[in-house]
Amino acid sequence: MPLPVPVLAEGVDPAWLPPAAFEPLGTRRTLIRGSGPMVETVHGEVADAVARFGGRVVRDPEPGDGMSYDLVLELTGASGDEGFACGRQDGTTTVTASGRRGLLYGLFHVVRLGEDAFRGEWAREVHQPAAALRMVDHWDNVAVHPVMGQVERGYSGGSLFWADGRARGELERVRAYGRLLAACGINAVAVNNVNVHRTEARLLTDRIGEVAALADALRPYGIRTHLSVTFTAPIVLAGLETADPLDARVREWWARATADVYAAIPDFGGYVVKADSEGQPGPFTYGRSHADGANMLAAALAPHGGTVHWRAFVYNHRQDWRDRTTDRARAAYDHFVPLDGKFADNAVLQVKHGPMDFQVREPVSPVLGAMPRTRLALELQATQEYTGQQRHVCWLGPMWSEVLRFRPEAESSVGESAARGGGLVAVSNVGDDPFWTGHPLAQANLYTFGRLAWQPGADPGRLLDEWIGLTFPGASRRLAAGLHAVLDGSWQTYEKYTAPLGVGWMVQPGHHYGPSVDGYEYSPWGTYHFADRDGIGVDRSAATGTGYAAQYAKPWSEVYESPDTCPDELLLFFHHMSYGHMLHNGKTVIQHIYDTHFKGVTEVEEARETWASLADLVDPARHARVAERYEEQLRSAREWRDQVNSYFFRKSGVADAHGRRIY
Ligand code: GCV
Repeated sequence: MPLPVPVLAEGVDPAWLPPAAFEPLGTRRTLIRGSGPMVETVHGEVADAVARFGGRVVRDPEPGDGMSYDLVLELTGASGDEGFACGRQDGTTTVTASGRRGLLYGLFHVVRLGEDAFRGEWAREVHQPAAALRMVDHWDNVAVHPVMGQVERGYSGGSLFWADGRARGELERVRAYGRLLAACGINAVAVNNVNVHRTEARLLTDRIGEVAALADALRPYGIRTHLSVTFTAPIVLAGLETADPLDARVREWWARATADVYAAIPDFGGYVVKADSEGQPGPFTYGRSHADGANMLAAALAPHGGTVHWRAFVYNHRQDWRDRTTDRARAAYDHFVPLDGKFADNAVLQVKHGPMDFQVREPVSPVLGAMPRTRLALELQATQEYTGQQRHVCWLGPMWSEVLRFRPEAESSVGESAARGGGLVAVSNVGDDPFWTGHPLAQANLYTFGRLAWQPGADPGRLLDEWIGLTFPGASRRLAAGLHAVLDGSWQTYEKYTAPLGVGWMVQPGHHYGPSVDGYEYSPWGTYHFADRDGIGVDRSAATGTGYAAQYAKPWSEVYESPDTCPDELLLFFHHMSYGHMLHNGKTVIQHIYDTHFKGVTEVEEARETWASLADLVDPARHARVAERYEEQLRSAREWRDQVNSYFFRKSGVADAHGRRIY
C-alpha cells in the first residue's frame, strides 16, 4: 500500500516541499518497480503528486503492457546502499537504486530537477552520499527545564517531540519533518538534548516506547533514531552505586539496557553522549579515560549494529580569568588526541567545528586533523545560538563550506575525513513553529546542511539555488536575485556588526543574544578577549602565548603563529594586538572595528529594503514574518555597533577616521 504523504495542519509551512514543487512529476506517467516499505513511501509521494496534477502512476505492470513512461523508479535490491543512478533516454527518465533509501533520494532528486528532469537526453549519473551518517541532533528536553526551557538554544517554539514532560504525540508532524529531512538527504535524528536531565534519562529504559513511536514515524523516510544518554544511567535508573565503565556490573547493565532498546527499535542508531562537560558526568569521576567510557557503550551497541557518538566538547568551565595558562581552545585536543587509535570501531568522536563553541568566526578545530586512527564526526550548529538566534538572517552555508574544504593536513579536507569517518552532524534549528525554524529564511540553513552532508564539496551557492527552486517553485528572476541578495552575504554581515577579527563572544551571558563586550570577560567559562587600553586579543602563539597554534600541523601552525601570516579574520583569536596594528587589508585594528560595525548595519538596512521590495512575490504570511524579524535584526545590529564601537573608542581613545557618531 502506498504510504500517504503526511498532512500538514492548517498554517504549517511546507518549507522546501510545497505541492507545486511536485508539478513536473505530477503531470507525467511514472512506473514504479520493486517492493518493500520504502517503495511504498515513494509510491505515496508520486500518487499524491499525480492526484494533484493529473498524471499517472503504475506499479509493477505485467511485462509488455505496451505503455511508455516519462519516469521509471526502480528498486533492484534491498541493500543498505543509499546511492542511486539516473539518466534519460528515449523520452524516459530512469532512476535505479539497489538500496531502499536510494530510491527515495532518487525521487527527491527528480523533484529538485523539476522540468529539467524531463528535458532532452542525459547520460546515466551515479549519486552517492559522501557520508554514511548525516544527522541532526535535537537539544530538546522532555520536561521544560527551569533555565533552558523546552528546547535548549531553541528559537523555533517548542519541541516537535516533547511537551511539558510527555511525548507530544503529534506524529503526523513528525512524519512531515522526516520527509523534509529525507528530501535534503538527512538520515539520522537524535531526539533529545545532550544535557540529559532526570526525566530525559528515562527515555533509555521505561520510556523507550515514546522514542519507538518517533522512530516509527521517521523510519519510512529512511531516518534512524538516536538517543542522548547520561553516563550515570546505571546509577540514576538502576540504583547501582557506580557508573565506572570498567566495572563488570555496569557493563552488563548497559548491555541489557541496550538489548531492550533494540527490542523496541530494531534499527536504532545509537547513543549520543556529552560526558565530563559543563556539569554532565563522565568517566573522569572514576579515573577512567574517555576511550574507556565510549568503548563501554560501543561494546553494548556493537552486537546490534549501533554506534556511540561521543562528544569532544570537554573543557574546564571553572576557570580563573587571571590564569593565562589555561586556554579553553586547547582543551579538546589536549583531552582527546592522546587517545587516538584507542576508540572502538563503532565509537565516533563528535567534534565541534571550532575549538570554542560555534562562534561566528573560529579557526577549524585542530582535533579534526590530528586523529587519523579515530572515526571523527563534524558537529555544526544550525540552531543560531551565537549567530542571531533566528531573529537575524544568517545563512551559514558559506561558513560550513569553508570548514568542510579546510585541509588541516595534506591528505584530506575536513569534509572528506568526516565523511569517511563518523559523518556530519548539525544541532537542529527546528521546533513546532509554523515555519519550522522560526525565521523562515533559516530553513535554508537546515536544507544546506543536509545537502552538504551528502556532498561536502558542493558549492553552497548552488545549494541555495536548489532551496530557492524548491521553496519558491517557479520563482521569478527578481525573486531569486532578491533571495540571494539577502542570504548570500548574511553570515559576513553578521560577523561585521558583532565580535571582530575572530575574537568571539561579547554576548550577553546565559542567553547569548545581543552585545555585552565584557559579558564573559571575567567569568569562569574561559572565553576572553583581554582588551585593555593598548590592545585586544588572545595570544595563542607557541612562542609567547598559550601554545594553541602549535596544535595544528604545518603549514597552519606556522601560518597562525605569526601576526604577519595569520589571516586578518582570525587575528585576534591567535594574537593580542595593539589597536594601531596595520591589518593586511590596510586598516588599523581599531579602524577596522569601527568600519565593519558601521558597514554591517548598513548592510542590514539594505537587506531589509530588498526584502520589502519582494512583498508582491512572496506569500504574505512568510513575507510578514521575515519583515518583522528584520526590524529586530536592525535594532539589534545598531545596538551591537554602538556598544562595540563605544567600548573600543573609550578603551583606546582613538577617534574614528571618518568622524562618525560613536558614543
Ligand atoms: C547543550 C554550548 C551551549 C549549551 C550546549 C553546549 C553543548 O555551551 O551554550 O547550551 O549544551 O554548548 O554543546 O553541549
